[in-house]
Amino acid sequence: MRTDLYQGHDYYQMDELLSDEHKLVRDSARAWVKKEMSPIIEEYFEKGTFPKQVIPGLASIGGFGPYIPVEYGGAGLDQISYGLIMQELERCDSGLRSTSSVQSSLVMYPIWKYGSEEQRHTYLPKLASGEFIGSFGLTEPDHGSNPAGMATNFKDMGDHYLLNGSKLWISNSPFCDVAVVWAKSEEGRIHGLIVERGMEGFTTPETHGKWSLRASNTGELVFADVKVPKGNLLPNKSGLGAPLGCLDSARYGIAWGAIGAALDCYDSALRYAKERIQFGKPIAAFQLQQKKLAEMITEITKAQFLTFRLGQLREAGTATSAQISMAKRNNVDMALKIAREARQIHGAMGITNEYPIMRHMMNLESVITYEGTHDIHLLITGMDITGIAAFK
Ligand code: TGC
Ligand code: FAD
Repeated sequence: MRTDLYQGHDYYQMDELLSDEHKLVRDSARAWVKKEMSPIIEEYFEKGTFPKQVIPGLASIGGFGPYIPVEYGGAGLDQISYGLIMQELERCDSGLRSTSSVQSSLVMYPIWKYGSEEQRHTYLPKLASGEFIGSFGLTEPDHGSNPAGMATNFKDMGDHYLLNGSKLWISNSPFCDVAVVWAKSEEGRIHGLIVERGMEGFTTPETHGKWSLRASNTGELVFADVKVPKGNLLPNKSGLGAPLGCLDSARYGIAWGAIGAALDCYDSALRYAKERIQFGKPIAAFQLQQKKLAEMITEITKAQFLTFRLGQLREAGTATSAQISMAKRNNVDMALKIAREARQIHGAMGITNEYPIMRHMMNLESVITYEGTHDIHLLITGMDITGIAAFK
């Protein structure tokens, strides 16, 4: 088994901008990853499943609801701490970060922001401790980039709602205890409903055959005349802006997470280039390899500052959705390019599970698609700077 030698890279002394609490949170997450995740990640990636036994540990480092207030079981941390946790988790594997960001930003966030006080107390502490695992159902078979067209719907039956439809590509669905599901009312307005495992007519078949994000379970949410109690509707926000608000929080976390994946690829490539001898020299001595490594750390450093500033804006409550889109798009693209270059530096070894590169590269092919594709985020920037929406 490969020893995890990662120590972080801070080319521009960004640590000086972090508080002691930020560094403590990051270092705890890093230590947990090294002890609990690094030794098993390749095995679970190959098996194609999430290692559920790590859920309590993930909860203990603030992996579930880091910024949710302590009174609801969250860690009460700020947005930079949330980002640093995502960075450390995705430094290990995008699927690990996915499990954490879905639970935190796509399940706990809407219950916290749009839920009733009773819903908050019922669900948030259990989600924070990992006793409950949640999933988020927005995407449908015929509505991915265009969730406004969703067909999943509910009818008011007097004493309950009747939910019908299906969601596809849902992280954690095969083993979720609860799902925050977005569906249209008879008036065509989008609402969030909390659906619990065990409700009659609710099933969660797993999606197999993924070559990406294999350490995360993905599946469907299928609703066939599911009776949902009226108290399970999120009362405080409706319309497409409600799920998109959750996506803002998750996309922000991904912006940090992608830096983690890039750092791991760079770290591995730098070490390999210094150790691997060809033509009587370490390959790091050749200009072509130095160009790759120098460009990697330059791009990582630029992304670190873009994202740190975004974290400050998010903490101040002034970050715009378009700013978040720019960081998500830039950082995931940056990480994917670095993974491809790092793969080449490792030569043939780069395609094996002796090194994390190929796994990161395959994972990032999901990350560049989910939470808004690379194209959609570009169009969001285009709309923001021109005032003209080019989606339709
Ligand atoms: P549009 O007319 O532009 O907007 C509808 C309403 O929403 C408001 N809004 C937002 N609100 C909060 N945050 C945002 N980011 C928002 N963007 C828009 C907007 O102001 C409007 O409000 P109102 O009050 O005027 O009604 O909507 P549109 O239908 O034209 O769509 C715009 C578009 C294409 C940008 C949007 O649909 C989009 O972002 N599409 C991408 C879909 C997506 O990202 N899906 C992700 C599914 S979840 C997932 O992938 C989880 S992966 C989990 C993991 O494993 O980590
Ligand atoms: P489409 O929308 O069909 O897009 C196909 C292509 O067309 C893309 O290249 C896209 O950029 C392009 N395109 C679409 N519209 C336009 C346009 N207007 N202009 C230009 N180009 C356009 N969803 C959830 O709700 N919950 C989850 O937990 C979740 N987890 C996921 C986990 C994984 C592993 C994956 C891969 C996806 C997950 N998703 C989840 C779904 C994800 O959000 C969607 O895949 C994504 O939003 C894109 O939708 P789509 O795949 O239907 O692609």
